[in-house]
Amino acid sequence: MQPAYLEDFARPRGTLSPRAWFRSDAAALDLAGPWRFLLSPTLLGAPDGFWRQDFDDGDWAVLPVPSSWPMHGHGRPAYTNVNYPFPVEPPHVPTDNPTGDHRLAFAVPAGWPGADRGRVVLRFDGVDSCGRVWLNGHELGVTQGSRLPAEFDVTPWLRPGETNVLAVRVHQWSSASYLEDQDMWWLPGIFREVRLLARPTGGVEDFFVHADFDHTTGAGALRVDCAAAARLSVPELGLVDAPVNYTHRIRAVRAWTAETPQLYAGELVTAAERVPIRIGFRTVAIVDGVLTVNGRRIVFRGVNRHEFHPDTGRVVPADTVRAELELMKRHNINAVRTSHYPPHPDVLALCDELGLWVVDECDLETHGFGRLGWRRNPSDDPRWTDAYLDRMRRMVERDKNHPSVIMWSLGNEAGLGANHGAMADWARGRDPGRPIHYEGDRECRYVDVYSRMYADHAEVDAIGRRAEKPLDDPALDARRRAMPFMLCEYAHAMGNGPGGLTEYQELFERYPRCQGGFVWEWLDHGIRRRTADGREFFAYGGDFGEPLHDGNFVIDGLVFPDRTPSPGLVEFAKVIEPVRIEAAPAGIRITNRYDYRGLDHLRFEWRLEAGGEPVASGELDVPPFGPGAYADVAVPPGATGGTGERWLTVSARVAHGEPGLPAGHEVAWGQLPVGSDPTPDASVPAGRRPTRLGREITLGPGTFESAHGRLVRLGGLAVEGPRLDVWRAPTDNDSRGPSAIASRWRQLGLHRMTDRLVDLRHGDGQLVVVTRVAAAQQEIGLLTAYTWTADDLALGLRVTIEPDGEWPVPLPRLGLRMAVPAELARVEWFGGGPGEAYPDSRRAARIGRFGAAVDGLQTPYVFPQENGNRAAARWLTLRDDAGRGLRVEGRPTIDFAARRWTSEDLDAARHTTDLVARDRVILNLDVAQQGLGTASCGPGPLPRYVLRAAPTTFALVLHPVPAAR
Ligand code: IPT
Repeated sequence: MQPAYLEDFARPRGTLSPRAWFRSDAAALDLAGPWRFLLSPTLLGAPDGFWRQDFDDGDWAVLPVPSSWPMHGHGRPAYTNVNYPFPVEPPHVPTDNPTGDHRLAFAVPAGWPGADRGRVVLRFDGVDSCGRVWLNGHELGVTQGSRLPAEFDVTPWLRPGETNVLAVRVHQWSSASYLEDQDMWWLPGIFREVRLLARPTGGVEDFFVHADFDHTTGAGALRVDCAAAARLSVPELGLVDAPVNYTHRIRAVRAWTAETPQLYAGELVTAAERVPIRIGFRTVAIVDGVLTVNGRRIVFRGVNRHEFHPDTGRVVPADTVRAELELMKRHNINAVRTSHYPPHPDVLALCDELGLWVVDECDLETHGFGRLGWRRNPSDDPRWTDAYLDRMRRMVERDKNHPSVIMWSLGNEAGLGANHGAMADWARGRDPGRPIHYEGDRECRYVDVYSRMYADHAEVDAIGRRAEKPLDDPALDARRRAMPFMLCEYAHAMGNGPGGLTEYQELFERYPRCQGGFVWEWLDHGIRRRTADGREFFAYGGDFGEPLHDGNFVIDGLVFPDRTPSPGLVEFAKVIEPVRIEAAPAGIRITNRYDYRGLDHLRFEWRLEAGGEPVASGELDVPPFGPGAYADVAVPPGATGGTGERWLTVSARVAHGEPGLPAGHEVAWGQLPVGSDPTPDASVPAGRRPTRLGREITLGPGTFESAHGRLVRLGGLAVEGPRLDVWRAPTDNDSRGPSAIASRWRQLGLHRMTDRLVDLRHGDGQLVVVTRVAAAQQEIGLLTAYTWTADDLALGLRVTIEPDGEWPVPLPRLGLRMAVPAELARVEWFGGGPGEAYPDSRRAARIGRFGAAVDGLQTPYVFPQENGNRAAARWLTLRDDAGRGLRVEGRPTIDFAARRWTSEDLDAARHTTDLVARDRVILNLDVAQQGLGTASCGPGPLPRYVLRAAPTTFALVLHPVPAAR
C-alpha cells in the first residue's frame, strides 16, 4: 500500500499558484550546500518521524543539494528510452520505491523579514519525482512535476533568529513518473535550487511583459501586466515611473531577434520591492502559412537540448550552461528546443541574452504507453486533466517573460488526447502571443504549426510543396496544409553522423513552408566512469546493471558528454552557416543567409594556398546587402602566384566581439579553385622489372611474398598489405533502425573476408596479383587485380575490382588496408581536413595541408565505431620521429584512416577503454565508403551515397621516405 499522494494522478499538494520567475531585491536565502541524506529502498523502510526537528540524523550521509543522488553513490542511474522501468498500471507505483530523506538545519538571521513584513515562500526549482516537505516538523505539502517549480507558504512556521529544520522526503517513483517518461537517465533528487524567498507585503507577486514590435513602422508596444501597485521604468525607452497595465507606444525600438538579441533593461518598482526586468521587443505571427517573427520568416537551425552533466547528472553548473550555449552560437545554431521539459530558468535568461529562439517544452511524456497501443494513456483520461493543466500553467507562468521563448510545446511523445486540447486552450487564452507546438498531434487539432520528427527528405520535400498525403478529414487537412512546417527532431546525431544534413538544409532553403528543424540531439548523456586501472570512459545504459535498459541510445548528441564538439557539430555548423561563399562565374558569390542581419558585422579575409602552402592573403571588400540577397565579388588581384593545386579560401569573421561570438571568430568560409584547373598527376612509376628470388619477388623498392602476392617490405620498412578491405566497424547508423544494414553485412561475412590467390604474374615491368575476396559459405566475391609497377624510388599500384555474383547489399567501404610499424605515428596530408569526413557528411572538410598524430586522428565515439576518415587526400605521409616512413599519393585522391587498432577491434569494443593499441599502425586507403545516413532513428543514406558493389578502378603511389638528415 502506498500513501495516497503518491498515486494521486500527479497532483501536487499545498503548493502556491504559479508565477513568473524573477530575482528581486527582496531577501532570499539559498539553501544549497551539504544536507543530511538517507536512502531507503522502500517507503516502509524509511525512518519514521525524520521530519521532526529533534530527529537525530548524526549517522546519515552528507549529500550536496542540489543533486541527483545516484551520481553520489546512493543507488544507481538507470537508462530507458521508451520503456517504463516499472509495471504499467497507472497510477500505481512499485513498492520498491527508492526513498531519499533529506534534512537541513539552517539558521535564519534575526531580523530576516518574517510575518510582520509579508510572507515567506519556500521554493523548489526541481525535485525528481515527488517530494513531501516539512519545515520545523510541520508538513507543507507535496511536489510533483520534476522540472517545474513548486512554492509553499512557510510564513507561520519559519523562525527567524533560530535554527530551522527543513525535511524533504523524495520518492523516485510517483504517479507523476507516468508523465515523465522522457528518453534519459532516471535520476531522482532535489536537482535545482531550494530557496527561501521573502515576499514583502506590497511586493511584486507576478507580472507579464508584453513587448510587441511593429515591423512596418519600427514602433514598440510595451505593456506590463501586474496586479501590484507597481511603476515601470525603462530609462532607455524614456519610461520613468510609468504605469503598469497600460500599453506604452514607443516610436522607435530595436527589435529582439536571435540574431540581434536587443534587450532593454528596466525595473518594476513597488514601495516594497524592486524587480529588474529585461525587455525584448518581438512579435511572433503565422502569416500566409509561414511562421514569422517581426514580419520575417525564420529558419530554425536548432538543436534539442537535454539538461545533463556527466558527473552530476541533472545538475548542470552555471558556467557549463553558459559555455554550451556560447558553443551553440559559435556553431551557427540559432534555436533550442528544451527537450523534453522546461530547463533551468537561467538557461532562458541566457537565450535572451545570447540570442537563441526557444521552443519551451512542457514536462510531459508518456511514451511507454505507445508500446501498449496507448491503452490507459493519461493524455485522454479525465483523471489526469488536472496534472496536464497544472504542468502547462507552471511552465507558461514561469517562463512567459522571456523574449527568446517564441513557442510553447505541450510535451513530447504522449500520444494524443483531450488533455492536450485543454492545455492548448488554456495556453492560448493566457498567452495569445505564442503559437502552440506538439508533434504528437499529427492532425494538428490543437496546435498552430505542423511538426514532425525524422521525416525523410522526400517527405519533407512533399510537405514543402504542400503536397503531403491528405488527412481523412478534409477540414483538418486544409487547416494543416496551410500551416508552417518544422522538424522538431531530425538528423539523429548518434555516433558517427548525422549524414544528409546538407540535403535537409536545401529543402529548408527551397520551401518557405519548411522552417528548419532541431537536430536530435545536442549532448551525449554519458556518465563519467573509470576503469579499475584509472582510465576514464563514459558509461551508458546497462553499465549500472539495469535489468531493462536501452544501451547506448542515450549517446546521440552533437557534443560528447564533456561537451567537446563531435565532427557532427562541425559539419552542422558548416551546413547552416549564415553566409555562403562559393565560386561563381564572375568570381566569388557571397550569399547572406541570415534572417535579419546585413553583413556589416563581419570582415572577409582571403588566403591563397598552393599545394596547401600559403602564397598570399588579404582582406576582401564585400558590399553591404541584406538577408536573402547575394553579391558577386571579383577574385582579388593579389590572389595570384604559386604552382600546382591552388585554392582560394575566403572566411567571414566576426569584426567586433558580440555576445557569445568573439572578434575574429570564423562564421563561414568557402573555397574555390583558382588559376588554371589543377591537372592531377595521372602517372604511376614505371621502368623497373620484377625479379623473383625464392619465395620473394622484388620490384623497385618493394618486396612481395608469393603465397598471397602481398607487399611485405617497402624500402627499409616492414609492411603488411595493402589488400582489399570492405569492412568497417559498423556505426550506430549502420547497426540500428529497421534497415540495420550491419546485420546483413555480417550475414554475408563482410567482417571475415578471405583472399584466394587466383594469379600471380610478373614480367613486362609489372607484377600482377589477382585474388578473389570472399567469405566462408558465400558464393559472391570480389575479383581484385593489383597491378604493381615501379621506378627506383616508388611503387605504383592500380587496383581493379569486379564483383563476382549478385551483391544484394551495399558495401561498408571499398579500399585497401595495410599495416606499418607503430613508430610511424605522425601523419601529414594534403586534402580534406582537418576533421573526419564521410560521403554525406563532408562539407566541413576544407582542402589544405594538415598534420596530426595517429592518436589525434581518432574520434572517441563513446560507443566505438568507424571513425577518423580523412577525405580526398592528394598525398599523405606517415613518419616516425626521425622522419622515416611512407608517403602515399592518390591518383588523383584517396581517403584514408590511420589507427592503432583494426576495424575488427573497433567493432568488438563497447567502450573507448576497450581499445588497446596494437604494435602496428593500420592504414586504410579507400576509394569509397557507404554514406552515414541517420538510420539509428530516421532515414538511411540518400541513394547517391549508397556504395553499390560495382566494377571499380583506382590507383596510387607508395614511396618509402628516408630519415630526414
Ligand atoms: C524520439 C524522442 O522524441 C526523443 O526523445 C528520442 O528518444 C529520439 O526519438 C531518439 O533518440 S521518438 C522516436 C519514436 C522517433
